[in-house]
Amino acid sequence: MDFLYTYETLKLEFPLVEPEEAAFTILGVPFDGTTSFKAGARFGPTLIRHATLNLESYILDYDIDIAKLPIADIGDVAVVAGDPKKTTDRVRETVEELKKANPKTSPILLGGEHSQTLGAVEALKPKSYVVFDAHLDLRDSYEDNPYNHACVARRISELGVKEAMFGIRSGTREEVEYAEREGIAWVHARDYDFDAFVELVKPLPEPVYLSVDIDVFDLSLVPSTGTPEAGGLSFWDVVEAIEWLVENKRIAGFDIMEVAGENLGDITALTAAKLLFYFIGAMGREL
Ligand SMILES: [Mn+2]
Repeated sequence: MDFLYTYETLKLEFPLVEPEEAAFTILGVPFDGTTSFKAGARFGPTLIRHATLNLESYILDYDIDIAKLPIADIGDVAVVAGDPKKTTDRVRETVEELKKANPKTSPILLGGEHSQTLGAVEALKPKSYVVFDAHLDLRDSYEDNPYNHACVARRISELGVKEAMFGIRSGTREEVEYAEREGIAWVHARDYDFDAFVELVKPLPEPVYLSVDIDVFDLSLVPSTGTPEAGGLSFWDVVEAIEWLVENKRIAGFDIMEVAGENLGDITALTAAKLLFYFIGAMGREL
């Protein structure tokens, strides 16, 4: 099917299906118009797709071959350069179109700036938002722009969506106060463990939108990202959390955001691609 705002791009090497038949539908959002430090998130979706070429589709610890699952890739959203609001409106419309064509498909966004998660959340209307991120992203506005990447969790919270954040190690006092006022739970990267995750996520209402800002990981895994921060989580920390969520909660949508870089084979994209395979594999076990 054709979408209003998407175009074809490099695809996974799997036999892909049409979105109408897909359990999973990949959508790239190559936007980096409000990036404040390291540029290049516009190349994130392409770099992640390319990095998947390095991976076996068979997942050893799940005994599942994700190439046999019905996966669609509808390409990238045609972004409006420099305009996060217009771009996020296009993300919203595209995800709405997709869900209309196939209400059962799980959208998977590959980004691109975190600002763009807002469009997917607006389209999917989850009750909860679980995010792995180094940053609180609870600013009311940043650089005079309420749709800046540093404000995305604030905009989502204003929609009345319950939030829980993990791997946090950067924010302002104002953001911490806002979180306290609004009852937004967050766990510092230093204090993160699986039990802390389950305790906070268990009571959250469903469905849940799950967002992974790639900067949540230890810097050695993700050197190419918009706002890198030392002291992050391990790969398996996040995989184990995803496994618990997939087994215990209904997932409205999933994204991996803030992957940047300029070179094929970038470590950050390799981390993101492996995480993408684990997410699809974990979801595939539940099909
Ligand atoms: Mn972040």
